[in-house]
Amino acid sequence: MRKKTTSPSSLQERIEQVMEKPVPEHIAIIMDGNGRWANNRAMPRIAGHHEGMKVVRKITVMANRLGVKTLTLYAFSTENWKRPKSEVDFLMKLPEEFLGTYLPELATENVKVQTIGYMEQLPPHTYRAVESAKERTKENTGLILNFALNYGSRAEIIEAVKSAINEAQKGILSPEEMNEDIFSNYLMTKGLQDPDLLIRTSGEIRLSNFMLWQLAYTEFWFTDVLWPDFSEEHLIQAIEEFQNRQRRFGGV
Ligand code: V07
Repeated sequence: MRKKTTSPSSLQERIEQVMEKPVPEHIAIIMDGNGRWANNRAMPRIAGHHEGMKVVRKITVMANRLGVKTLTLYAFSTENWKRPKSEVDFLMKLPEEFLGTYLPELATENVKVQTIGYMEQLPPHTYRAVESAKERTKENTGLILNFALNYGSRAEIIEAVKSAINEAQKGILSPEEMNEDIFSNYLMTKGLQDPDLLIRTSGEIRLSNFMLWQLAYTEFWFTDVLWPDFSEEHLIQAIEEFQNRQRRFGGV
């Protein structure tokens, strides 16, 4: 018998195919492996971070094109302050460089920049650049590009508990009415839906204090690919596998 052959489909064809089925509305990504990518090339870690920044633009444009509503990217964790000062200083310049280079294009594409994380603790130059981008894009109605910057999920949950207790003490909130929907409004992701799909690159199979509450029902997709090597094709592959899982387990 003749073997069934499949011709390699072009990126454009794969985009069209993936858009025929439900695309995850909220994708969250742990962009890991930038330092290792640089190390593999005998380059300094910061070269990997810089290359990773270009991939953020590429994946944002593709997610927007696919009709993803929210893309949350873990750019800097509360743990990342422990890295060498020179590396932290470099990382804290990336938001400005990214926005200076790509915001005009992304704003034209109707992208809205948002953040989760402790923004006030960022260096003033970083804070100002990010807040100005949020302000400039706040009326946009396309993809929400949500950067987790100085973000940690346990701290987020503790802060939520504290404000809920505070409001209960003031009589604004009655403890009896507390439920999952009300609690989620105390989190930094207030107003955002929970992620449908979590992607983590670089072979690590853990959450690293990322969106612990919000990922309760999320599909996870892990890859050994390092973030600077992550391509549009990888994003589409993750979405295709998400769609296959929905098809197998989503039905009643
Ligand atoms: C950072 C590049 C991507 C790989 C992960 C680590 C390094 C984009 C931003 C950014 C953040 C806020 C914003 C616009 C852009 C960024 C940091 C690190 C700290 F409004 N990439 N990127 N921020 N990396």
